[in-house]
Amino acid sequence: MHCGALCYTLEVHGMDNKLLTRTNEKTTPKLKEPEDYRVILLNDDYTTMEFVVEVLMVIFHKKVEDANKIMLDVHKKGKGIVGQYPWDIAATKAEQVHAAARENEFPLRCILEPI
Ligand code: TYC
Repeated sequence: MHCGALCYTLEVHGMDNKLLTRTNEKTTPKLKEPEDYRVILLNDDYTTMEFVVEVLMVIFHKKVEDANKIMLDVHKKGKGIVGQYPWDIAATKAEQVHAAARENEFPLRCILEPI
C-alpha cells in the first residue's frame, strides 16, 4: 500500500508468528481495531535472567521486585503477561525489546495479543 507522510504502518509478529499490522491513513475510513494489546514475554534458554530483568525495568518501567517476579514466572511457565497498552505503545515496546535483544545477541522475543 502506498503511504504518504500522514500514514504509518507498524508491523509486529503476534501469536504463531502471524504478522499483526495496523495502518493509519487519513484518507481511508478506519475499521475498529481492539483498543488494547497484551505484551507477552516468551521464555528461551539463552537470554540471561539479568538481561530480561533490565529489559522489564528500562522498557516497561517495572520495579526491580516486579521485574524479577515476571522474569521468573516466564522462565518457569514459558510465557507471561508484561502489560497491556494501546496498539502504538505495545508495538513500540515490542520493537524496543527485539532491538535490545538483537544488539546483545539474545533471542528474547515478545508477542502482542489483542484483548
Ligand atoms: N530461561 C532463561 C535462562 O534460564 C531466562 C529467561 C527468562 C529468558 C525469561 C527469557 O523471557 C525470558 N537464562
